[in-house]
Amino acid sequence: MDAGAAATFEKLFGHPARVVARAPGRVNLIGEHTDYNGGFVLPMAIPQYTQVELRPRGDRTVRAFSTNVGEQAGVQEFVLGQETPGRGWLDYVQGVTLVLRREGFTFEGFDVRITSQVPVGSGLSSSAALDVCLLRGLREAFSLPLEDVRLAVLGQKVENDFVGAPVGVMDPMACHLADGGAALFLDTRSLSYERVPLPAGVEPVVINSGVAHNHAAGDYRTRRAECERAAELLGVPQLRDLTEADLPRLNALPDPLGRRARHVLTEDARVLATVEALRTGDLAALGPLMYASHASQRDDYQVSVPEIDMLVELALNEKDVLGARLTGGGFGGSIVALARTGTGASVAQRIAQAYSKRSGRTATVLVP
Ligand code: GAF
Repeated sequence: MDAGAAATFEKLFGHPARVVARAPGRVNLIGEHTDYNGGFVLPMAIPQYTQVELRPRGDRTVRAFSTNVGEQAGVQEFVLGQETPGRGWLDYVQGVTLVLRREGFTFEGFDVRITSQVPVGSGLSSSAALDVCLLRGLREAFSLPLEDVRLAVLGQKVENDFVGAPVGVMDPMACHLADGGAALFLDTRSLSYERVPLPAGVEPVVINSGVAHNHAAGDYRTRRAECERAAELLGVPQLRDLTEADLPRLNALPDPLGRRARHVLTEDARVLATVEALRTGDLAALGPLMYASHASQRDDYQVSVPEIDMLVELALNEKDVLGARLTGGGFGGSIVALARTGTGASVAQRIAQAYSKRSGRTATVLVP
């Protein structure tokens, strides 16, 4: 149970909530580190979600409580217009109110209680799930005229402009627009998207390595800067604009820029090929694409860690697993695998047990 689960909204704030909003975490099937290069991604929603209960107050104060942090942190407060970064989880609430106000939306203060099932630092988008469900809750509570794609883009702005994480647009788009069993095929440049159902023969498996990452930290930022520099040297607006014909040119770039660009170029192509394989039910094509994506993240983009490589290798040894790869920003987090329908739960348990034995760490199976 969450540390603060006993502290109900009514106990905390003295009146019942008026609005309840939720947003799921996401797992990315393929298309990693392509979103800030204008490329393609293919995320899905996971069953774990973040929830906000909310009630307008009629003044300019925001009072917020997170059951994940618990009673110790208590109810935190700020006044609209006086948002100051550096207050941990409260930055997401402050960032949302600041960004909404900057965009011209009008609303008043509110009480909010936050609960999240999405593990932090797991590569499953706990931050975007929080941004999106706060935005959904406020949209409903104050009848804000905020259409769907704009809501997701504002979620990204919260991260970029207030929290200080230079992330792309994939996660808020996925947390807001992916649903149920379908993957969200998203062009991160045009923001056009399409839902692509998984074929009947496969089911997703998601296992958290227990190694936590932090995207506000340097490595993610460095990768982004390397991509921008590579695009500049290659004379294209973004790495998305490269084609296969450019591959030989990448060798002329200083290391590691050539490798970074090669990852992005080949990963974009793998997303398109995966979408095609899902559409045509070509299950045999999925595995090699996922493993190639993992190898590219490990060797060219250098965002994997030994624990994640171990989980992927263990998955590779399972006969009912079609493919597996690191999912999310990397430097820890989770793997995603596709298993034959009906085998996911047992396969995941075996992988998690073998991982614990070998690494001494605890892996958590999140899906199925
Ligand atoms: C993190 C970021 F938030 C996304 O925008 C994306 O770049 C991802 O890492 C890597 O694909 O989840």
